[in-house]
Amino acid sequence: MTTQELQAQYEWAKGLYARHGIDVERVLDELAKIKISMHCWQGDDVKGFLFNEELSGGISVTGNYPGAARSAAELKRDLELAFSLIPGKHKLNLHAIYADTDEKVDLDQLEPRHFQGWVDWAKEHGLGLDFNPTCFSHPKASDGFTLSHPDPEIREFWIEHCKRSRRIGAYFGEQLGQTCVTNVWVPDGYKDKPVDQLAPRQRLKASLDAVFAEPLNPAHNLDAVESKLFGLGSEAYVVGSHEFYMGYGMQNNKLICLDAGHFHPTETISGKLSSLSLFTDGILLHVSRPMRWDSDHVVTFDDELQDIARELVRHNLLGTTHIGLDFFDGSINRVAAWVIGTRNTIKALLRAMLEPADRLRQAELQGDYTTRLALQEEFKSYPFGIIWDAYCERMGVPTRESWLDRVKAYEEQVQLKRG
Ligand code: RNT
Ligand code: ZN
Repeated sequence: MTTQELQAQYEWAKGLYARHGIDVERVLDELAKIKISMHCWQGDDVKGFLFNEELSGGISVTGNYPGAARSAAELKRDLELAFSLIPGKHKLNLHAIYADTDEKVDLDQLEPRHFQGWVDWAKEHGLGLDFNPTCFSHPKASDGFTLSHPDPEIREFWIEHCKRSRRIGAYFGEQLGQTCVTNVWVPDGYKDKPVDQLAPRQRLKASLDAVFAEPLNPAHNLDAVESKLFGLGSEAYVVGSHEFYMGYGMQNNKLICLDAGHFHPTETISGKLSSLSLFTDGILLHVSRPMRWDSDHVVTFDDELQDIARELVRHNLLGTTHIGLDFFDGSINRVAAWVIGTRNTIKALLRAMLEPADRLRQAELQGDYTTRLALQEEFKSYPFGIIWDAYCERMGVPTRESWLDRVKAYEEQVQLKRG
């Protein structure tokens, strides 16, 4: 399709939405302001550069597609390609194990300077940064416990790591002029039914209090806490459950992180957003796609993704919600995985913004559920795909599947040449 053809189709589609009072130009301006926090760990199957440990902590990557990044330089190059195929300016979400340094440094010794390479790179590319302490894949986490470990020395190690992580986050925020969200997730839990469900939670609570004791400028760093229902090897009990962190987050003014894969298999996070929004100042999302378990499949354009987007748009939660992605698939090209999942997330937001929200709300209030259903169904075949293409074009990224050629060429020239 030529630019002129696309433009003509765009004008026609715009007119269809305008009939329902939807100002497509304004929608595209709003969409361009939304930042997605793309996770670095899809690029190398959550290995990082600090240690040679197996991935642990109840999470797992499957697949051995060639070409995973082996260094910060390779990961940056892969990320540059991915970001060049995604419309808009976004953020990169780093984990502590991705320190860009030649020093042999353990997690309780990390400092902002170990991430200077990332800060410079983010500046150069106009990106924000988010951060995560890495409380897994480490000898001190080998029995599955970190911040709630019964041994005070091991607890202290992880507390120190998390404290330092917050300072690194604050450094990112200060350097880049964009708030960094530092998210704490720990795998702690038991494979089988524990006798004492309380004591580990008491220890986790006390450890978190120590981690968050130092006040940091909220313009630079915001803390988040991420819950989980179960993991591989922690099927019976996870210390940091949803109730635990919902309580902790509300009492201590922390962002509560909802990961789409961390609940019962038929439980959705979209349904939780309206309630949480009433009691918190903000939410962090880990948009993921669980399949039968917390499998972290690449995010597709499915019902739950669209429901999440609708909830954020309908209730005006975009200003206070930090949208992060969390998936890792080693069975397909890893750059493509980023592009697919991130483009889908933006596309879902666009589609949600193109809803006749006022009209639907009015129908619902009047008890006219016929109109509510009819309109929602008809809108499913409205030409939002044309609007999406026009958006990609004006943001200077490939339209439709043409991005795939760029990834295939890169795979051939760069990724397949990696050992
Ligand atoms: C694990 C959590 C956590 C991790 C990342 C790597 O179940 O979802 O967010 O996926 O920190
Ligand atoms: Zn997560």
